[in-house]
Amino acid sequence: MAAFQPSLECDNISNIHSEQTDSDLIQKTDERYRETLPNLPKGKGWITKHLVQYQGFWLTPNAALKNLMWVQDHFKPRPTDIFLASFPKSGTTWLKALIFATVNRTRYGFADHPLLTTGPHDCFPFLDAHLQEKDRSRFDLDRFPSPRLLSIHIPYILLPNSMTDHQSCRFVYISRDPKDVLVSKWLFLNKLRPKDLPPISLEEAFELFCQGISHYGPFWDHVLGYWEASLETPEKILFLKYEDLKKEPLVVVKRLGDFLGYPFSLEEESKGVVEEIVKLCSFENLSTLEVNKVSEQKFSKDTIIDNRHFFRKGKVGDWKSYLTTEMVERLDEITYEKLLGSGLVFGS
Ligand code: PAP
Repeated sequence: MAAFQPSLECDNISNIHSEQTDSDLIQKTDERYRETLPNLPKGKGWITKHLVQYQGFWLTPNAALKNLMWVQDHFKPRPTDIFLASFPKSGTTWLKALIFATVNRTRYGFADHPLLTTGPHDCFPFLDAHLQEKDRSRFDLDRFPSPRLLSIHIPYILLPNSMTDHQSCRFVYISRDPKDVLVSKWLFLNKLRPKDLPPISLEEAFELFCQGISHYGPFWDHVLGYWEASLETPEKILFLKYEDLKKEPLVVVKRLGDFLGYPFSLEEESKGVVEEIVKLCSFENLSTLEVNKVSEQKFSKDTIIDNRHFFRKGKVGDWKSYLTTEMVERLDEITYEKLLGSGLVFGS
């Protein structure tokens, strides 16, 4: 399915390059990729044979690394862009729905809202996963209306200056207790693992995660990159925690509206608009919709995932059902040491 577009009208700030320039740049990026890849350290992959370490972070060699280089070399942000950044399995799907519903709340009624028939990942696409699409009509960034809602797992430090230096585009970062991230990730990736491979054991997943060898890992470096940037430029980066959102969704959604420049008016608040958004985007609602139970999500030509895999339990602390006491102690200790002095903490 093509990425959902709220309006067919193209924004007049779009960046359209000449075909010639595009193809020259594409060739340069391909060359950079081919030259870089063979020299990178390799670690065991969770669903691919291996991950490669690029500038301190572990990426899949064919997709994430290539896509990252595309973003670095080609992407032209607009001042109105809204980026959702996350370490995988931290609440991306939820935030996609919440931001989409908040920003577009005057366009759609809640009874026939696009999120009732379109998965959050189609409403709010990944920037990096789609960039290499041969069929640009499926995902033509230049034709996206503003504000463009684009999601990334790219670590902050690897983003091009054009994105980080831009004064007006906004980043929302969603973080989560690493114990829940690990469990969510392990169960998710075992569903995606090729059938001819045996499932990856929790013990093995745990070891890899602790060593930082997981998609876009190390987890701690990823969160710290955005955390520190959010302290430096709070007007540009909003750092959220899954656990806070679970506890006080109304408070966080109002904060989200203020931060993104779409504050809820007193009238909207009194009419219950914030509550409606929270209800629409709740796990209980989204996970039971037909589109999220039976449809699949095409991230790129090789990556197609059933929407239902993005909705498992949606709980805080589900790690208690999976991790041993020793695992919890070790992971908590690593988290404590890595985050020490940063001011950032995750639940108990
Ligand atoms: P992604 O990085 O692959 O896009 P992401 O959406 O970040 O995944 O994380 C999925 C987690 O968010 C799942 O957590 P779990 O495995 O612990 O259950 C998923 O259930 C949860 N999730 C998805 N949608 C919602 C929602 N609307 N509310 C709360 N949690 C949600």
